[in-house]
Amino acid sequence: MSTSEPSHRSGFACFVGRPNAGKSTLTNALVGIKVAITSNRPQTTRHTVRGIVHRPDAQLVLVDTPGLHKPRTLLGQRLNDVVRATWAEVDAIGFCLPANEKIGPGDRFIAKELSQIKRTPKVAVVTKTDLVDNDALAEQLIAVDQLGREVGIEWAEIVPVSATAGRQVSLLADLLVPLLPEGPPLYPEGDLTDEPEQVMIAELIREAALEGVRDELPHSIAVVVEEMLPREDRPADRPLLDIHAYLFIERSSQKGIVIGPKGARLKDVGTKARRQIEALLGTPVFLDLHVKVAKDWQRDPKQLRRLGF
Ligand SMILES: Nc1nc2c(ncn2[C@@H]2O[C@H](COP(=O)(O)OP(=O)(O)OP(=O)(O)O)[C@@H](O)[C@H]2O)c(=O)[nH]1
Ligand SMILES: [Mg+2]
Repeated sequence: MSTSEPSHRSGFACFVGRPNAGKSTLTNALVGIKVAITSNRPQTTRHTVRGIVHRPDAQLVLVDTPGLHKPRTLLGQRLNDVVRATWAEVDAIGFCLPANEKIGPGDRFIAKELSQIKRTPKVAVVTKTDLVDNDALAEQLIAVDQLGREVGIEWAEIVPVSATAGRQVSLLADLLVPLLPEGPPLYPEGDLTDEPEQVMIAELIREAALEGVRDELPHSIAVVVEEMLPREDRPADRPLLDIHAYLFIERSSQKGIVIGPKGARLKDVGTKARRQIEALLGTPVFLDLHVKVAKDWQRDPKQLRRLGF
């Protein structure tokens, strides 16, 4: 390559970490739009989501992964498998550790596993820095440095960020880009994700459904978009998209909670999701949402396959 031409880099960096560490929120902040849903419930992300950062000097493809955790169901095992398969494929790994939580056995477990992947550079990302003061942050940075020594990882960088406050987010991109190989862009200009529209819509519905539900219920919810059709007989300047979707739960006893008194909760979920979908697609939507029981789907290989896992 001639020295006069600036080089272009492209490649993949994945975010890993415990459930709820802030991986998806950070992915969205870097990409600039919501490509991955987020919630304050652990194990929100259930598949790898790619978000693409376009820069003049580089194309950085972020791979957001499910939180790595001790699996209790077949779904949990599948999610962990997805995470580990991703590690082998990326050019850099961003290990997310929340600034406001002490490093625990879950983090140490992930760190040990990461230490086995020798050739991939690892960046420690201390997330949610807006939740702590400077002293606590300094302590956490030292603890992360020590964690690296303990398990034999030499961090390429240790970066504190706040995705919600937009603090040091672009710095993180600046630090990840040099870790990518030289090469042309991998995705067309303007593509921000490779998620199919139908999947994004199902995820937005699930995100709305996760809000305000407690205990085990978030884990029991799965959403499938069955059909998307432009409504017939609509004037060209007033289109309407009909979306038919199923919200699956695991037990019929959960139905009441999801639907709410006189259907109020489900209606609320539908309204919230519809607004998000309309923002995503830029077109008015009629969302037809039905609740169905898929008995113990998290533990049933056949059901899991049907639901796309
Ligand atoms: N205050 C603050 N909250 C954050 C920040 N980043 C994420 N959060 C919150 O932390 C919670 C978890 O965020 P997610 O991005 O869904 O976490 P995740 O690591 O993707 O979680 P899983 O998909 O379950 O593994 C949400 O309630 C976010 O709003 C941050 O920078 N500051
Ligand atoms: Mg996530």
